[in-house]
Formats: sequence, structure tokens, C-alpha cells
Amino acid sequence: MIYNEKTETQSLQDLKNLQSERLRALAGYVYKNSPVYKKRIDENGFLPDSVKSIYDITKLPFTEKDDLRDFYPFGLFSKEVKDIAEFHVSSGTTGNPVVSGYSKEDIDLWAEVSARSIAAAGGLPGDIIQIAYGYGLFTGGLGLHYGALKMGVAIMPMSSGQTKRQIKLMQDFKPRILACTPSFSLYMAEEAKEMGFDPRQSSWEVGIFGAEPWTEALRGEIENSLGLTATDIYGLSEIIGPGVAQECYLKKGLHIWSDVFYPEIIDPETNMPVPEGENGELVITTLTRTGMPLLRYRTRDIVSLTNEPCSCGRTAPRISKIKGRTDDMIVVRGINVFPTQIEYALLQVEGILPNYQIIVNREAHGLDIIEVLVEIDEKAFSDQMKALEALRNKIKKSIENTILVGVNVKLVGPKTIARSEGKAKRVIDNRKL
Ligand code: DLL
Repeated sequence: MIYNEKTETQSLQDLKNLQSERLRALAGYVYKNSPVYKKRIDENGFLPDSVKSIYDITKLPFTEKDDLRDFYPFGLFSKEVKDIAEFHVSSGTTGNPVVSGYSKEDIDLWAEVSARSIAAAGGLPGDIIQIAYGYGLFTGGLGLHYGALKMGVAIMPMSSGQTKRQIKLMQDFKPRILACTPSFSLYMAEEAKEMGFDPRQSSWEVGIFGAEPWTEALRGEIENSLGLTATDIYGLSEIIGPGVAQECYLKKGLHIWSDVFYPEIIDPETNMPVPEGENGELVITTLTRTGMPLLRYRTRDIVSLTNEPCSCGRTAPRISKIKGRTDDMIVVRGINVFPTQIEYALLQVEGILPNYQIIVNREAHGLDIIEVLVEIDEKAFSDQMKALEALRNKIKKSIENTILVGVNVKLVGPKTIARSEGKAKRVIDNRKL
């Protein structure tokens, strides 16, 4: 089902016209209401009156995460605090937190894009959704909550954690939709087995998984162990939280709701646009937000984008799964390595549980070493040394063939790597960089 048929299937020309109109209004709005943007735009010299079409966007200034920190907490808002409805804070940041202020209109917008996302994933009015993303300053819980409410999906506002209770209430309420981080979904599958319940028999048919990077290989694992269709949802608190982009049931890229979040893909070194289909940093302009609209926000997330029509009928362009972050990349011996590459390589090897951790150490003589801890199941763990050694070598080869850097692999017993109820911590970088 397409939630907002008229908007989601409009022609590309209509979409461009709408984006142009909205960009003109946005440039004028921030110039008038945000002293920070007024100063930037003045310095930049391309004034709002000169914005004619969406293609003029490249003449406007970028916004960086550090800007949000520098103007902490409310300096980038375009509304007075009395007109803000809700605050959210980005997870896992160091130093000043990154705050976003949502006006009442922004919350309505959030409900709209989140409803579009639930529908794109396969949700229908009348379904039940189990929301197992955290509620609170983190946007995961409330974002999907507003969307479900808007589209008429009954909500189990579980929040994250309480794994056993999640399973018990799933068995009793029989929700069709599960929304949580991909790592937490696997944790729930494990816990269900422990409770004597086969997770493949769960009532969940549709998964809305995001907030952390996950590979196609992990999708396969999740779909197998939970017996559902696993779709990817993307978002970030600065823009709106979950609901910036979402895969439709075809699972061929995430539709980015570009009538409201205009995407550009740039080369992070040169800041120039990359050709369609090539990897680059995703930059988003919030075309209609009013509380804290952002011009050309540098997400640091690496994706590619296609405008090719999708057979689902939606015309919103599609971004690839998030391939990494410009700042999550581990540079080891001059080679760029993304945690998702290691996950992909690991899951090529049969009999491996998708629980792993990457540890980076700098040895006394300055050489960087990547160690990958990989969990294996009870059966493999009790194997003969020789079999274990063969498995370890297989994993090592698979990773090295993918990332082209030597690694140490350590097999660890079942349940030794900490489970996550929210975003999984995959990398521990012990180097003092
Ligand atoms: O993680 C919002 C969210 C909640 C998205 C629930 C999806 C579901 P932040 O805490 O601000 O917001 O973190 C944003 O998380 O820049 C990405 O690096 C990463 N991220 C979010 N979704 C995905 C995804 C929420 N589907 C940061 N795949 C973003 C990979 C993701 N990374």
C-alpha cells in the first residue's frame, strides 16, 4: 500500500517543481529566522532572492555536525524555544550532544514520513506494530509511534530491552510488524529459542530495522531466523529521526522522501557532486521543517543514489544501504576498512553466528592490528582443535579477501560478545589517534 499516493507517485518533473518552490521558501525562511544562517548566507553572497530552482542548492552553504555542537543547545533553531514541541538528541556522540528542536509542524511531518515508511515496508492500517526501539531522547521509538498512530496501526510501545517480555507479548498480542535495531531482532530470536519458542513461528511478518549499519548477509540471517521480511529504515535525529528513507517491499534501495528531504551525494574530499550511482556522502536539506531546518546537512553517511523508477510505483529516488560513515571508517595501514565489509565477509562462512566485534590495537612498533572476535555455536565450539583451526582460517581468508588487510581472528564461545538492545557496538578502537 502507498500511504500518500499523490505525493509518492508524482512525476519527476512535478517533484522537481515542488522541490524548487520549497527551496526558495526555505532559503527565505532561514534567512529571516536564523541569525546563524543569515550570517552564513550573507558571507556566501548567494541571497535567497537569487534561488530560482532546486539546482541552485549547490550555491547555498553546508551545515556540519560541529555547527550543531558549536551552537549548542538551541543556536540553530529557527523558532523561539516556546514554539518548539519536542527535543531530540543524537545517540553516541562525544562532547556537546547534538540537539534537534521539532516544532508542532515538524512532528506532523515526522508522522507523515514515518507512516509512508511503515506502509512501504508492508504495514497496513489495522495491523499491530511492536515498537522495540528506545523511546525518549533517541528518535527511534517516538518516530515510528507517530507514524503508526497517523496511519491507524495499533501500537505496542515496548521501547528497547526487556527481551523476555517482548517475546511473551508478541506471543499473546500477535503483532504483524516488528520495529527495532537489526542486532536487537537477532537477540530476540536467540532469547525466544532459550524460552523454548521457535522464533520462525513468531507472528511478525514485517521487520522495520535500522539505526545502525547492517549488510545484505545479515538481512538473510534475520529473515531466516525470524521468518519475516526484513526492511531497512534510515534516519537521523538532526533531520527527523526514522523515516528519512525506507525500503519498499522490493528491498532494492531505500526511497528517500525527497519532496521534504532533498538529497545530494558529494565527494567528501572535494565537496563536488558525484555521478549518479557512485558512492559519496549523503547531504540532506530539510525542505519544509520549521523548528530547526537545515541547509545541506553533512550526514557523514556513505551511500549511492539512483533516480531509476522502482516497480513499486513510488517516484522518490532510492539510496543504497548505508555503506559506512566517513568517520566510522577504520584506517589501518593506509587502507580504509568499514565494519560492514567485515560483517559481509564473516557471513560468507557457513556456521558463523552474526555476533562479532572488531578490535583495533596499535602494537609497540606502531603497526596497527585488527582482531575480529567471532562467536561460534555450541556445536562448533565443542569441535576438535583441528576443525576449529580450519574454521578460523576460513574466516580469516574471507575477511582478508574482502578488506585486503591482514587480520587476527579469535573464535569465542556462544554468548560471549555483549548483546545489544539498541545500537550494537561493533568496533573498539584502542589506538590513541
Ligand atoms: O538512529 C534514527 C533512527 C532510529 C533510524 C530508528 C532508523 C531507525 P541517530 O541516533 O541520530 O538517529 O543516528 C543517526 O545512525 O547518521 C547513520 O549513521 C545511522 N543509521 C541510522 N539508520 C541507519 C540504517 C537514528 N538504516 C545515524 N543503516 C545515521 C545504517 C543507520 N546506519
